Amino acid sequence: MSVPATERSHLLQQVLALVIDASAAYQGTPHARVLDEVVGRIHEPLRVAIAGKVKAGKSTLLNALVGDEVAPTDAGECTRIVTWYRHGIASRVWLTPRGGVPGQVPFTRSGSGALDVQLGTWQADQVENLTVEWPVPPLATMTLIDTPGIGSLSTDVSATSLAFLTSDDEQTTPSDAVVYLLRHLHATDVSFLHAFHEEEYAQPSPVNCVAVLSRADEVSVGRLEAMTSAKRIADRYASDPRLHRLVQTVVPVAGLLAQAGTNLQELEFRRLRLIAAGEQADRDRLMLSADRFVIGATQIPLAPNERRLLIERLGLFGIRLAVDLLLRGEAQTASQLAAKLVEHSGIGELRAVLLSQFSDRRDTLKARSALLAVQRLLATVPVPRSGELEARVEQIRSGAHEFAELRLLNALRMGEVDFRVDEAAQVERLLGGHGGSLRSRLGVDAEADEDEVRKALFGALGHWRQRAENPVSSLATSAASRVLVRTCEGLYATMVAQSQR
Ligand SMILES: Nc1nc2c(ncn2[C@@H]2O[C@H](COP(=O)(O)OP(=O)(O)OP(=O)(O)O)[C@@H](O)[C@H]2O)c(=O)[nH]1
Ligand SMILES: [Mg+2]
Repeated sequence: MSVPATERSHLLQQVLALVIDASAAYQGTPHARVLDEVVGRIHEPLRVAIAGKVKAGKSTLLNALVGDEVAPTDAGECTRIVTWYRHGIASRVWLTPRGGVPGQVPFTRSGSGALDVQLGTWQADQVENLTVEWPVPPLATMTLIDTPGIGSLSTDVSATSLAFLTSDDEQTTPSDAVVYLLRHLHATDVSFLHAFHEEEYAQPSPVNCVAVLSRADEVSVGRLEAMTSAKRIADRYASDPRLHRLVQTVVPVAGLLAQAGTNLQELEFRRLRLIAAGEQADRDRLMLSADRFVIGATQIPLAPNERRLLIERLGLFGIRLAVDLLLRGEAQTASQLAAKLVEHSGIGELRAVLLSQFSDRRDTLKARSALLAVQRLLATVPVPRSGELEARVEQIRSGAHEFAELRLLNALRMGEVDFRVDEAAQVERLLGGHGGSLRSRLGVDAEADEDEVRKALFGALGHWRQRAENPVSSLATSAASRVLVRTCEGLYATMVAQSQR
C-alpha cells in the first residue's frame, strides 16, 4: 500500500528527489536498479524485522501480529530462511535463490495453519529469502520479516540473520526497524544489538529498535502473576544503561497466548470449561506442571492427547489463566475468553509501541534507510557527480530537524548531554521517546483539552528558550536546547493545524 505524495513529510520528499537525481547519475550502469529499488522502498510499508536468539518466540510473535498462524514454529527447514510477510491481494509464496531471481513456489497449510513451503530442489542454505504475500490488513501498514535464530547451534543459521540485519552488501540494511526478542539479558543479545547499530547514522541508535521480553508467561514458572513479574523485569532491562542506549523500550509479551487468543477454537473453549468444572484439588494437581497436565491421572474427562493439544496452544500459564477467568465468570463465551487472553498477553501494548515508535515515524525511518543506501553506493561506486551528491546527503542529514532530534535522543541516552535530572525525562518525551503525537510529546493526557496542551507547550517553549540563551549553560546544552526550541515550534504548528480541523 503506497503513501500518497501529499502526505509525505518534507524530509522524505527531499530524500526522494535526491534518490531520483542520484539514479540519473548512475543511468546506464547496473547500479541504477539499486536506486530504483530504494525509490520503491520509500513507497512501501515500513519493513520491520523480528530478530532474536533461537527459539526466542519470533515466529509465534509474528503470527500474533499478523493475526493468522502462518509462520512455522517447529524445527522445519523454513525456520532457517529469512521470510518476508507482505500484504498482497492473494496468498502466494515466492522463493529467491542466492544470486537468482524470485520464482513462485507451491505451499500447503498444516493443521495449525502454518505454511509448509515446498522448496523443491533447493536446500535452505541456497535460498536468499522467501516472500509470503498474504491478504490481511495488519500487513498493509507493516511488512514483517521473520529471521532465523541468532546464537543457534548452527553458526550458518546465525550468520544468515546477522548478515541480513547488518547487511553491508551493495544495497542497504533491508529492514527499516527491528523488534528484538530477548528472554534474559545475555551477552549475545547485547553484542548482536551493537552489530546491528553499527550500520546506523548516529551510532548506536535506539531509534529504530524496540525490545520484547518474550515468552513472558514463562517468567515465575507460569504462575498467575507471571505477566506482572515480567513487566517488572522488562522495566529493569529498559533502564539498564547497556540496553537503554540500544533500544527504545522493552515490552513484555506472551506471544503464544496472543496467538491462541487470536484464533481460539470453540472446541478448545469447551475443553477449558471441562477443566474449570473439575473438582478443585484435582484441577490444581493437574495444573501443577506441564508434564503432569498431560500425563497426570484425573477425573476431568479429557484424554492425554487432548490435554497435550491444549498445552501446546496455550502453555501452562495460558491454561491457568483461562481456567481462572472462567471460574471468576470474567469470560462466558469463547470469544470473550479469546479477547481476555489477548488482553493479558501484552500484544496490545506492543502494537501501541510499534505504532508510536515506528508507524508514526515512518517517514523519518524511510528517509534514513534511503539516505544510508545512497551514501553507501556513492562511497563504493563513485561516479563523476559523487562529490556533489555526497554534499547533498550531508546537507539533508545535518539540516533536517528530524535527524537533529534523533541525534539528541541518542546523545541523551549515551549520557553525552548533561541536562538536570528533572529535565532529562521531559527532553526524552519532547523528542518523541514515548510516542510522536502532540500530547505524548508534551507529556499531557491523551484526552487533555486545548488549553492544557497550549499551557504545556508554552511552558516548554519558554523553558528551552531560556536554557538556550542562558550564558551559564554549556555549549552542548545550549545547542541541545536550540533543538528543543525548534521541536516546540514544530509542535506549535501541529497544534494550530489540529485546532483548525
Ligand atoms: N510458553 C510460551 N511458549 C512460547 C511462546 N512463544 C513461543 N513459544 C514456544 O517456543 C517454541 C519456539 O517458538 P518459535 O516461535 O518457533 O520461536 P522462534 O524464535 O521463531 O524459533 P527459531 O525460528 O527456531 O529460532 C515453540 O515451541 C513455541 O510454542 C510464549 O510466548 N510462551
Ligand atoms: Mg522461527
